[in-house]
Amino acid sequence: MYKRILIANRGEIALRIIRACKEMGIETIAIFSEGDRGAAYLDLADEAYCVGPARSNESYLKIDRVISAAEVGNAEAIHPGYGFLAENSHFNDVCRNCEIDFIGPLPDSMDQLGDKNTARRMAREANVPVVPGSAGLITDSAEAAKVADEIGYPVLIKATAGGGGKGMRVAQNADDLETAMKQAAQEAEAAFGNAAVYLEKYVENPRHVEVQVIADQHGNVVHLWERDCSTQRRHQKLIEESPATNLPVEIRTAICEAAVRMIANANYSNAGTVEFIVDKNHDFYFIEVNARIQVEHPVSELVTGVDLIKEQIRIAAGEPLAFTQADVGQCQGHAIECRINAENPDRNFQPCPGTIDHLIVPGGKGVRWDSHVHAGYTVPPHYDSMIGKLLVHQPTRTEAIATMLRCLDELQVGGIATTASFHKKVLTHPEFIAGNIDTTFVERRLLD
Ligand code: MV4
Repeated sequence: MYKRILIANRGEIALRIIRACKEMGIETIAIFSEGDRGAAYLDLADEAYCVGPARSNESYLKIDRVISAAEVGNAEAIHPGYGFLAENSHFNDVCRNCEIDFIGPLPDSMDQLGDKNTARRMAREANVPVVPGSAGLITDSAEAAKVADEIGYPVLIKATAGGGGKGMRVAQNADDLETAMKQAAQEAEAAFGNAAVYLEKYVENPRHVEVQVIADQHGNVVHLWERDCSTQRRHQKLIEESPATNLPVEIRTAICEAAVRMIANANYSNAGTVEFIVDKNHDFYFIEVNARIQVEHPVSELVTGVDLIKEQIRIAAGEPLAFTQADVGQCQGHAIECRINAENPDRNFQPCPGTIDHLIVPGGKGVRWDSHVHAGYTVPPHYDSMIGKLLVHQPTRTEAIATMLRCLDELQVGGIATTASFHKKVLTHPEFIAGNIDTTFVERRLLD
């Protein structure tokens, strides 16, 4: 096992990884930008190195500086967390060339899955359902019109380099098609330097169901069931839960088994997430693979008892998975996560960095708070606005909702606005309570 790991991230996920390492007897090296200098969580690492100015581009995203910190600190492996360099296959490759293990999949599988058109082809090969659409990339509007006529409108043009909703355009009819294609390609070229697009039937009001998978370097692949992440706004997840509600166990099992086929076919190792959209008839379609640990991973930890960060580290070090699919068994109870962001829900979720002058954190049975913040902490303006993740784990969904509402009442964050008040509105909404949620719920029912 590793003796020293560098954590190429900040905030709550850096702390989450430090905690896992400490419990495994692994020393940690943290990095920080000038914007995070002096943050309390850095004191919990064995060493911490400054990697540059507050701007991410000049610090957390600077590959040479991160590698230098790892070399100076004698790290044997780097955990990238999520965001920043987590899905950068070049960084992944550079780590390995410097004889530092990257805690994640190989650069090749990262590249293949990062290209949505390639990932879609791999899904087909693995007998995983994809949304009806073009066979591959589409290069001219005549070809697009032919495919769209075959599958029927509305259709969705998607950038192969896309993700998180960027480079996506709906065409309601043949007249919209050429413009939609041009716009999607243009946006993709500007955002990713890759204008290639493909076409799919547009699935209206889908649910977003994703499967947590963990695979070792010896060919063992196990799923840790699904998370429903439909409660989102503008592609930003607000609430995640497991199991997905109102989804029969046969469908959930079929989705999870499809995810395992996908990952096994991709020669993938480490933690990954396979995303699906699910329509009203419970037909499900592969969307993309996230080749990293995700923000919402604790939801799956609560319902399975697996520590995903520890497993990631063991897998990268070459250990075989110590458990099978049968060992995971069924989901144990119900878990919900609310992302607490330093944003003002009454001002269009405008970020509101600043100093937390008062903090009371909820507790009690089945409550987990993953956060690096404390009273006196200043939320810097340079990064993602998430300041913590509030999770509950209870025998049933009804009880989990009640516990979460109790916790949101207990939580006091003074000095800045947060999304906590908005979560209460979601969790008391009859449609949410009934489990009638899809990806349009928040915008349709809560933000008129
Ligand atoms: C779709 C879709 C409907 N039909 N594909 C959004 C980002 C990317 N992950 C895929 N996305 C979607 N793909 C087809 N053919 C609807 C979405 C979508 C969505 C998906 C997951 C979570 C939230 C979403 C919000 C809006 C649209």
